[in-house]
Amino acid sequence: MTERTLVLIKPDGVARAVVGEIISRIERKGLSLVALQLTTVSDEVARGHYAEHAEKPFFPSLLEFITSGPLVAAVVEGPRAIAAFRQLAGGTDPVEKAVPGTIRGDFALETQNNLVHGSDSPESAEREIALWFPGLS
Ligand code: RTP
Ligand code: MG
Repeated sequence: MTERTLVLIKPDGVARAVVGEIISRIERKGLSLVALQLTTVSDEVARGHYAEHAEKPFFPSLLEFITSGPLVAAVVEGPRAIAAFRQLAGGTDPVEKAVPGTIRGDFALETQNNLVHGSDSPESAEREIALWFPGLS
């Protein structure tokens, strides 16, 4: 069953010039790009995107990080796209959880600056795609 997921290449990924590398991994996996945009996210959209973390101690820092510069937002499609992209990304902590061979395992060191986001469920994907790409059918 084909599925869509919202992928972000966070500001650290743009700053470190690994956008091409990450998109290449998405394409090599067999997933397709449906929408792709370089943008600096507003505080409002960032708060909406990370609403589930609003009460966490790291929330202020996360907001500052995600709004700190341009990022790449994309809608990615394919069979089991949500799980497939999270497999490519690796675990949230790029050292303790993500293994080598994953995006985070290969290129990141810190839990906050972990390069990518991928929706974690069909409900999250639907909500996040509507938030980032309101015009997309
Ligand atoms: P994401 O939502 O970005 O795809 O990452 P995730 O599901 O693997 O991780 P999640 O628990 O949803 O956390 C969202 C993002 O917040 C930052 N974070 N910082 N300092 C910390 O302890 C901490 N924990 C999480 C990371 O940027 C994480 O990806
Ligand atoms: Mg998450």
